Amino acid sequence: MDQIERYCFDLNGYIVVKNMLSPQETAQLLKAADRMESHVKENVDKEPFFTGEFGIRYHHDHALGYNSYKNEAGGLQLIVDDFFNASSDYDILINHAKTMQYVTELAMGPYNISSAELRYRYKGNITPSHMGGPIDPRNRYEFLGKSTLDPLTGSKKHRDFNLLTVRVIYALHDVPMDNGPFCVVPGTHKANFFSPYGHDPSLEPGMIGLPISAGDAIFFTENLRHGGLPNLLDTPRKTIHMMYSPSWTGSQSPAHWNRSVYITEKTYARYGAAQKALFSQATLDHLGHALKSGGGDPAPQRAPNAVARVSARILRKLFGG
Ligand SMILES: O=C(O)CCC(=O)C(=O)O
Repeated sequence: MDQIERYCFDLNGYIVVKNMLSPQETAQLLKAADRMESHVKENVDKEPFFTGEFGIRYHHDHALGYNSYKNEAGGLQLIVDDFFNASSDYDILINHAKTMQYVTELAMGPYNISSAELRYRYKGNITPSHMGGPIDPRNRYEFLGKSTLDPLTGSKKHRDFNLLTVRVIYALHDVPMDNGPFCVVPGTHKANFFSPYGHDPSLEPGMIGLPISAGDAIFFTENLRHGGLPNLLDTPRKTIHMMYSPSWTGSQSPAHWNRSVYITEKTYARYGAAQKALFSQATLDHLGHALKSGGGDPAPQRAPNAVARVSARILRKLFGG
């Protein structure tokens, strides 16, 4: 990160990095996302289902190894967790060198991928505003600004940022203001109160859209209030959303909340050592267990508990449906 990026990240809680992906990488990822789109649409309402955190109903796709659900706030959004299992075209994102330089500066390693989503947002859809203020400490924003012991090297190192969770969004195509861009209320990562403005991002004072070009990335702290402005176009918005955290924080995707992302045996076998290292021991234990028990399906299967049922009601209110 350069001096301006550091200044802006601290001030606003996010930065946009132009050309994070090369044109070749962007084209490869978009092609893979385009290829999957009809599969996701056709299968999201089909069994097998499992219930994730907040009572969210997920389709588990055994053939492609992803877990998908939909929100219907204003229009359809398809959210595909663990999309990286679906094609080796996505492998370039796992331990993407340029991305990891930013992650390394924002948070202390060793890192794990704690959530990985491919999102398709269709006409009318919004992503309700969420986060900002005194939220789950796993998402806290912290400025350190001093020498500290680096857990990766064991030596003293100056560190400015000490986030637990780093978020990255990649644009697979140009996302102009009317195509439902990611939006933020700059500075809310330092807010001491929860937002009193409800969940419609278009109605929240201070909320700004971040139009970006194909291959750009947005790095942000999950502590920042954010969402997605309405997509006004007939063309869906396609973006990839990654989350990096230390393994002990667990996943923050509702698909495997507090546990670990889902990786198939086939995907794991494709990866090199540095890529494998981005998956937590819990993920690997899970995989090992599935392999030992005859390659059974290690996708999470559980019934909603009481908390999840209450959360589901809240979520239905927010997301509709
Ligand atoms: O891009 C959007 O529509 C919202 C994304 C979001 O909320 C997230 O990545 O946490």
